[in-house]
Amino acid sequence: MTSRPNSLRPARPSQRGAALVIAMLLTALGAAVAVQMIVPLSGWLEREYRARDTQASYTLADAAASWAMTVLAADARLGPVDHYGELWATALPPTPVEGGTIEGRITDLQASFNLNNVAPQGVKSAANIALARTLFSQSGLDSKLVDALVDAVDRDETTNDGQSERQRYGRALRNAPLQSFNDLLDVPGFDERAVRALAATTIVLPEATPINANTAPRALIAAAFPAATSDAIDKAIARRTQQPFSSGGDIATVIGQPNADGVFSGNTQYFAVESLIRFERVAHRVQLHIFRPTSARPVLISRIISNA
Ligand SMILES: [Ca+2]
Ligand SMILES: [Ca+2]
Repeated sequence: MTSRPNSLRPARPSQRGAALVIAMLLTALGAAVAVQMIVPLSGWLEREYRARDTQASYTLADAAASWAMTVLAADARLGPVDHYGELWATALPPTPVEGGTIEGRITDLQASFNLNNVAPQGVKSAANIALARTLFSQSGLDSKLVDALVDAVDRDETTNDGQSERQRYGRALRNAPLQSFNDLLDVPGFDERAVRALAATTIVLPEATPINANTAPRALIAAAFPAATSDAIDKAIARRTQQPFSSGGDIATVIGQPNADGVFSGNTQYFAVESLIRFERVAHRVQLHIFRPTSARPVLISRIISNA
């Protein structure tokens, strides 16, 4: 067996990984947070404590976001490939901070099929449309819905049989990427049931994003290579744990099927963070989406905080 550069050898989630992600949290917390938490109280009222604790918890939510962005920025400096052997995939264990605990984990939003992939930059992608048909059918949805989705997202105004979209659907379509699952309700033929079925198995990101072949579940890879044998899919899964895929062409070669153009890549730009923050009397669940552009700092694109 030949030796590989260290960067290709996935490290197992380890004590060392946990220690490193904790160190990054402590850096993110900084001295300012500790100071802000000690808010002097004028009385002994429960609601005053709750207000203080909520404020402190929100400050910790900011710390969770800056922790995740620190981890992802550090990862970007190691090269363009993203996989579960990397530090970002190591969960932050419940870590004591002044007055509470903070824990979290970063996950890859590009481990799923993004519905906007049917027409990247407004141009239909045959390979992605074929995969969408398979996934819709697995979710018990009619293939005609894929045609309507393609027409809604692609920038042209004709259907695949040459009719105008306005004529076919009785109105103009958005001709732009979906921004959320809710936008599907505006696509002809979609109802709440279809949206729920798709939300369980696919994702909507603000632009088309290839699936990361290193993080995608086996079933999704199998759906994307319908002509591949089960053995070939197993071989690909085994290969990526040894040596992550560098591109969509890389996984296609290993599986021995034509390169499904634009369906897969070896890296990720959109991540999710799930964090649980406890501070004295309050507990909050924090859900973040982070966009990490190529060669630029990660940016927070959404934040939801709810009571845990
Ligand atoms: Ca990486
Ligand atoms: Ca269109």
